[in-house]
Amino acid sequence: MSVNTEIAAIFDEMSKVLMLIGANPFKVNAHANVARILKDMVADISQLVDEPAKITAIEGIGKGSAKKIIEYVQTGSIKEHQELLDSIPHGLLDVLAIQGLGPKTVKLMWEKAGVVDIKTLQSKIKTGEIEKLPRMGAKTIQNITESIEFAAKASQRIRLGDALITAEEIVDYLRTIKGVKQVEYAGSLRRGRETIGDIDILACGTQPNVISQAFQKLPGVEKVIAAGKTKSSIRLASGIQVDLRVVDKESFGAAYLYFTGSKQHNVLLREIAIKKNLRLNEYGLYPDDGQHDKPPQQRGVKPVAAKTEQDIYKALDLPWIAPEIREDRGEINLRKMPKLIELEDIKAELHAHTIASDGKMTIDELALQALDRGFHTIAVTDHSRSSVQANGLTPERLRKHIQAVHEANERIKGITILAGSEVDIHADGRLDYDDELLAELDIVVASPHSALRQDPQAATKRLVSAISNPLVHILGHPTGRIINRREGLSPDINALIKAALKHNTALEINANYLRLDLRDIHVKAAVDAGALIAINTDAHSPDNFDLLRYGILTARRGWLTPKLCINTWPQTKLKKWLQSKR
Ligand code: DGT
Ligand code: CA
Ligand code: CA
Ligand code: ZN
Repeated sequence: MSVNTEIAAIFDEMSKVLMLIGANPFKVNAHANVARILKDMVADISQLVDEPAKITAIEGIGKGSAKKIIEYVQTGSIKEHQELLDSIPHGLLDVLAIQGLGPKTVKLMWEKAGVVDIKTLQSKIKTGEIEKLPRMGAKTIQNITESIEFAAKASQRIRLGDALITAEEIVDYLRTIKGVKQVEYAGSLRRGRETIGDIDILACGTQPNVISQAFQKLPGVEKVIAAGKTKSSIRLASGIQVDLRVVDKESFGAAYLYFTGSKQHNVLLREIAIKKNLRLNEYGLYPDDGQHDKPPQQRGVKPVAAKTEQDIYKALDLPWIAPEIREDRGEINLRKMPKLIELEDIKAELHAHTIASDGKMTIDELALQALDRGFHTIAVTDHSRSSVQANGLTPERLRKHIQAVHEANERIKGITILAGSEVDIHADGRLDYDDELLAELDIVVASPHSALRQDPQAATKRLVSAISNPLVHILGHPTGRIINRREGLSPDINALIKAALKHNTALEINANYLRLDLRDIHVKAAVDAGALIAINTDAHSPDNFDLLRYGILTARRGWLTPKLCINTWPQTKLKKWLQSKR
């Protein structure tokens, strides 16, 4: 975590506690604002502490906040933050984190029903005390109960985006240790799963002991769970568990293959090996010499292949299989590895927001970011009017916005800027703008944002109706899920795919690691059927463009090749497709 993110989290927490203790709303907002500013800031705030005037010069950061920021950089904590935390029951913030529970409600539950953590909330729901509070219908309580259960089930697993950044920091650090030859992360993280149980790291080098010790002393280690010479395990303060194996250079490929998994994929590989009179384990692929009392590596048997994954797959008469598809979903029958989509294939961002709704960038800034990433096209798709909390555009504002986008498109060279909208799909499938207005847009992304608990049949009908609208290009984040937080809609995905094929509409993989919606298996189903896929970051700020990698991982897990992904198409092809819906 960068210092900016750390301080932002603290200010976020302070604003929440302030809200819970009924502080002046102005003060609450000021703290939330500072958090937002820090999250979006590119420069490292700790570089500015020597010149406090530079901090207060940032719009939205006052003297008081600047002082706290400096305090954090110098001491590693903020006293007022600690005092605030001490002023409320510790578990109350967990209650606040439940999807659908705002600070007003939590405050009421705390003061009127004695709720201090999730456990007391659950018991007070049972005793009926919560139902007696204002605005607490049976339906609301049912929703709260479901959210608690969902979060409890999910809480053990780390989201891809959080795990990947941590793993890369650790890998980078270990690569600087003396004598290190190779360090890689493996496991479900390398396979790009949407959530990760633990991070698995593999290393080799001349001094295994030194690598292991450096690992156990990594910054941010909260607990060393196991401290062996070649096998250690730590828990970071962030709650993430990391395993390290130090292996022999000669068998790195075998270990890399084994610890990447999946377990099911490994089982299949071992079966293939056996059929070829070979034995595969984490040390190598060995000839089966009939002696099974001791494993081959302990008897000095020379492996057929062990050094690289490629060698091993080759010896098994298989193409090298990309980690993302090692899930026992048919990959083992491949004679040739399909050319899965890569980050570099993406040439257009087709779902992004500006300050007109809830984004942080102007049209120009958005265009320049896209240009910077080498894209030929960027779509401006701000929210529609029903997304009030996101400052959605009224038809009048949208018409002005379209003009502004078209003007920018004339003015800024080297990139096509499309005037679009992320139009809300109402619960009944109607769109938030009428067809006449939608027809004025270059691109329409239709997404569900509300009524995300409706039953599957209603959700299917709703989304199929949006897909079938001849003016809609892309179905945005189809289920509306938030990983580990909100389940979202559960439509019949096959019905959506069928409609998408019929109407030549693309289904989005929202690349934000909180969403990854479509998810991998849904992508696979869409790809098998030949439906078009869009991979969009849904950028609200410049750094959101970096989310693309998570969308790519998910796409690869769904076996997506560039051909079916509209973001990879050359400009003329994309334009033709967009216009086919006008
Ligand atoms: P996770 O951490 O729950 O997200 O999932 P993985 O896949 O990272 O699983 P993990 O961390 O338990 O083990 C890492 C890899 O090691 C796993 O993908 C395959 C391999 N592995 C672990 N245990 C076994 C096993 O009992 N049999 C086989 N064949 N492979 C295993
Ligand atoms: Ca793992
Ligand atoms: Ca593990
Ligand atoms: Zn959006």
